[in-house]
Amino acid sequence: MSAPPSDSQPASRAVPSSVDVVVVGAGFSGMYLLHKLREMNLSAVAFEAGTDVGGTWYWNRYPGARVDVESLAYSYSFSEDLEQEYEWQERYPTQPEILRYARHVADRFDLRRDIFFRTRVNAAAYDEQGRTWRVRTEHGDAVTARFLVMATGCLSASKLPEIPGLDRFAGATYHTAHWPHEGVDFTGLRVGIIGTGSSGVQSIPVIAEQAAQLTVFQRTPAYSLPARNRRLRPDEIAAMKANYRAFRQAQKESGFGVPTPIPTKSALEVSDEERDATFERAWESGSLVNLLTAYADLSIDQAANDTAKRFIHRKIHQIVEDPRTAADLCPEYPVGTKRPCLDTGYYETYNRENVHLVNLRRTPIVEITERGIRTSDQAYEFDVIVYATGFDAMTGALTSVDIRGRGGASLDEAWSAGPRTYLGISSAGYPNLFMITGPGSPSVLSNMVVSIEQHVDWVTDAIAYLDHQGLTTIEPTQEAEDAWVDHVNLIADATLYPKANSWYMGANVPGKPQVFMPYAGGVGEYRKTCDEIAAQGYKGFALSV
Ligand code: N01
Repeated sequence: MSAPPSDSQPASRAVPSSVDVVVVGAGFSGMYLLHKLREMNLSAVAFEAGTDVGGTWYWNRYPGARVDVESLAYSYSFSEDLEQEYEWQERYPTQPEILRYARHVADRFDLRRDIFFRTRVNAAAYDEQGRTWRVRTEHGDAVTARFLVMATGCLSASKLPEIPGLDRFAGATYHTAHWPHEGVDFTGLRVGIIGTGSSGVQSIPVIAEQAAQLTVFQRTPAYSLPARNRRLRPDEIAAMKANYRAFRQAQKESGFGVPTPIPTKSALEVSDEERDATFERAWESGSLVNLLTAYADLSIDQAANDTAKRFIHRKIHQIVEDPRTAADLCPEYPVGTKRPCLDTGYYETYNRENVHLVNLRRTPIVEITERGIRTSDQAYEFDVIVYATGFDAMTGALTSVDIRGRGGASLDEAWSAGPRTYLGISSAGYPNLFMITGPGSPSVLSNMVVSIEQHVDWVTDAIAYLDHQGLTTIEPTQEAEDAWVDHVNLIADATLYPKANSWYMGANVPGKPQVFMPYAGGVGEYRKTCDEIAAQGYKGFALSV
């Protein structure tokens, strides 16, 4: 697996021995945090494993990578000048365009001078006497901080599959989340790809256009909608820029961080014709949210959800010419309970002569061999294997750092039965440690930029409150944390989400506790709760002088 080469680098300089805040990660969360902390006249450094800013958009450079929230909505709202001056090109921008935006933000707000690139944080321990965090990097540097903020992202600890023989393959291998910066030329090559989540669904059509042959190994099919991506028109950009404040407010109050009318009808109370017409409009719109919110009960009622499932199955059968391949591409779990995808020509790709689908439910992979992949019924030979096998989501990036709280308690061990947080922001026993979009917050069920900004604002407000009140520590009480975990579970259990073996549930990592990790109550409701807790003097938190 190739390592990413270097990008822009600041001049080498010494890590300060002490700061107010250490930020781990320089993706969208870490960048906004640095900006806000600076505005508050606090000293801060960020440590970033990559060679540049951008987080997920720095690492996931696979062919076809795009965001599936519209650019004008998937952007920072904290600076009106930034909003007005930045020109997005496409409705769903490519990874290079989003990385360009991240770099623009870093330059515009001069963020790089407080970021240490190529620097992974290995460990962080809370010193109860000094009331500080001692943070250690892979290079042996140590820095003491009053606050530690994990801005490590929900989908940043990538995952290879547990298949025997991974090291045996003699050809090239790539993981979608560690794509070489110089790209990969598949021309004339025989390529095998494992995984059909968002990364697989986006990369398969692009790889298929280059490769001599592409064999897709699918364990679970995805529900995917055509993105209908296009260049943005000057008039729609101008209209959004004229209306940005109202739009941003609507984002904050919405369910997914994307303003959309709240559905009131059940999918079961309308005629088949009306329902089909509604789903057809959602399919034509190229928006996942339009499909997921087409009816009020799609996420909570199996029979209602089945109507969406049947609609998408019909679409797949209309597009894919080979009936057996079409049937293999039809998922059985409820729509939306695994992350649905937005694609460009995904199902159509299976009509190409050089593309072949292997249904691993029928013929599972037995091993990786020196020449390729062997399933229970056939040996396939490849020049290249692509792993689009996803992430140890939501907790992986947090527990891979050796975080020790009160009494030296390890966060990894404290979460051995599943993550436990208050608001998805902090954890009992870990004073002054904050997580941005941690488990127990809307995070991956939302437009990430909206949730990131909300958490950064909340966390920096909490720090300002402590400083203003002459307080030094903030930490959730065990009771508040237990009640929040129960609340998160209660809401998840009222939905169909737990019915799928998804990474939302930790089901893609063998041995990981199966707990629904994000908060499914919606961005607007969640924000209201967070604001009320802050307004009540940080109810549920113990604050100390
Ligand atoms: O990862 P995934 P991803 N043998 O976990 C399969 C965001 N994202 O990188 O489902 C065979 O979804 C696995 O099969 P199964 C988005 O939130 C967004 O694609 O476990 N197969 C699955 O098919 C997304 O959800 C964007 O049965 C194995 C695939 O690998 C999240 O990131 C773009 C296997 C992994 O799919 C993760 O997406 C990209 C094995 N041993 C990503 N192990 C956009 O904004 C795993 N698989 C558009």
